[in-house]
Amino acid sequence: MSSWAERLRDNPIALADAGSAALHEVLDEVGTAFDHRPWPLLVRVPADRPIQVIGDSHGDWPAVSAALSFARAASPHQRFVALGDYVDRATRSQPDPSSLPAGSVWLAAYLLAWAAHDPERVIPLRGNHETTRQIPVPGPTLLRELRRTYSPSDALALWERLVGLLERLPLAARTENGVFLAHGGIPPVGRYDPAQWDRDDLALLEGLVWSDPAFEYEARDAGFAYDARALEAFLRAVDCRVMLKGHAPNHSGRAIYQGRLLTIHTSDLFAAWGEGGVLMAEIPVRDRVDDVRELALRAWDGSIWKQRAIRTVMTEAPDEPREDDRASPLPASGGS
Ligand SMILES: [Mn+2]
Repeated sequence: MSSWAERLRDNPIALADAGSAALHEVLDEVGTAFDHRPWPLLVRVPADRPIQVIGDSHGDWPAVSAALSFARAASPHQRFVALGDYVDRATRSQPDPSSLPAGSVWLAAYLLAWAAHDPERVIPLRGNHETTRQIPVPGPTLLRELRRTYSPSDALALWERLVGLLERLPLAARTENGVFLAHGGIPPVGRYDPAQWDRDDLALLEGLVWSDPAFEYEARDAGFAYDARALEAFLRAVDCRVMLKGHAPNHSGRAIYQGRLLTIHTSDLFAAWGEGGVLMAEIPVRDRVDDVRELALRAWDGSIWKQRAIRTVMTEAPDEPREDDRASPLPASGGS
C-alpha cells in the first residue's frame, strides 16, 4: 500500500475524506525530508532544462496540479518553481463555492509533499501568505478551511504544523541563466547580497514577499515600492538580468520596466486581473535571459495550456545605471 504522501502527489485531493491521521502522516514525512535537507533562503536552479513557473495560486489545486503535470510530462522532467501564496482566500464564491471547500489545505499539503520528494525539481517559494506569523495578512482562511474538514482540536494542531513547514520553504530563487524569482519584490537597500541574508530579518522578508513595483503601486499594509532603477541595481548584485514574480494581480501577464519584470498569477481567483488568465511561464534553456519576453507564457483553459503573448506596458524611460551604482555591487542608495 502506498503512503499518503505518494497518494497525495498523484491526486491533490486524496486527503479530502481521509481524516487527520493521513495529513499528519504526510506532514511527518515532509518534516523528516526538510530536516534531512534544509532549504536555503535562496535556491540556485540549474538551467539545463526548461523551468516552469507559476504565480499566486491560493488553493487552486486544479490549476497547480495541471502546471506540475505539464512540467513532469517532459522527459527528463522539467523543473518547477512556484512563487508563493498557496493558502488563504480559497473560500471564494467563484467559480463554485463548494468546489474547493478546503483548497488551501490540499494545495499546501500537495506542494509540500512534492518539495519533500523531489527538491531538485519542485521548488515552492514562500509568499506573504506563507509568512503570516512574521507579518500578518488580512483575512487569512487556512485555519477556517481546516476547521471545515477536521475537528477543532485537530484543526489547530494541523494549522500549526502546516504553517511551520511552509515557513521552512525558500524565500527566493535564481536560475543559472539569470532569472531572479520571488513572490513580490527585492530586498531593501543594504540587503542585496544573499550571502548576508538572515532567516530572522523581517525587513528582508518584507522586501521579498510583500513589495511591489512602483509602477501602478497599490499601497498595502506592508512592503515598499521599487522602481526600475532599484530593480536593476539589485539584479546586478545577484548576477541576474530579469525578475519573475507574483503578488500584484493588477500586473498579471504584463512585462514592465523595459522587459525586466514579469508578474504572473495561477488561480481562478485572479483570472480576470491584469491581462487575464491562469498563467504559467517557461524559462527557456539558454545561456542568459536578458528580457522576460524571451520566456514562453501559457494560460490554462481548464483542459490545456495555450501559448499566449506577453504584453509589454511602457513604464518609464529606460534608465542606465548611474556611475555611482556601477561602482559598487551593493549600492548605498537607490529605490523608492
Ligand atoms: Mn501575495
